[in-house]
Amino acid sequence: MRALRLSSFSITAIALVGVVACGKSSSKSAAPAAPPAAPSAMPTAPAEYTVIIKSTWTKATHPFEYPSGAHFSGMIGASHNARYSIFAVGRRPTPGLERLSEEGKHSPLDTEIRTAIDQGNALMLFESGGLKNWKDSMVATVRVDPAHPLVSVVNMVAPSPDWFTGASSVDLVENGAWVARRTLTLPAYDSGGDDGKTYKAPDRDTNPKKPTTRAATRHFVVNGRVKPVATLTFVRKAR
Ligand SMILES: [Ca+2]
Repeated sequence: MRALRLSSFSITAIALVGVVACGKSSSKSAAPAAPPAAPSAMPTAPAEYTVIIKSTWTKATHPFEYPSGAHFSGMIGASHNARYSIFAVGRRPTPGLERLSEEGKHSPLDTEIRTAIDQGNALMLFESGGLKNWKDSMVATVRVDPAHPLVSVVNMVAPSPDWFTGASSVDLVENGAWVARRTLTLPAYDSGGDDGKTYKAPDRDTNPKKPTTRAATRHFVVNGRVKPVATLTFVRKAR
């Protein structure tokens, strides 16, 4: 009996949720509300990952105007929820992303991330020093939790007008659990903050800012194929 009563209560609750979710209640409709989508399972505990960025941007792979002094600025990133991300294709850069992409500086992007932390939309900021020797990697540690399972990270492709690489809102949950390891190949992006068209172009500040795009010049696209400039790997740390 108890089980029966419980299940009829659940059905009532589901029906109520259905009405609220639809926005307009149709009390006269006899049709049963569609069952709500099952919420996707989430891990219950936080996790820590090692974040590794390695350059694949070399004179051999990207010969067009490959610059002297090629390097990556230090990476800067955050773990966060869906209400925050460091960049998005089609969205204008924040002042922090613009500065990062043009000068490799972590400020004021670090302040923007700390504001997102204060607002509850980001969990933590992580960063590293820069990279000049492509045999090395940039390494940092990020903590994620069930409320902040996404990670964004960026670094400047330097020298360049406003080109950067990175990834936005990488979801480290798969089938309800933290992934053990994930590797992404990263293209170059144009933040939209400067109109320069070559690696060493003088500053040509763009106003108003343009939306961020995949970098589509010959520096990064060869015979119609995007040549990635880096790999990004997340490795879950042992508990
Ligand atoms: Ca640009």
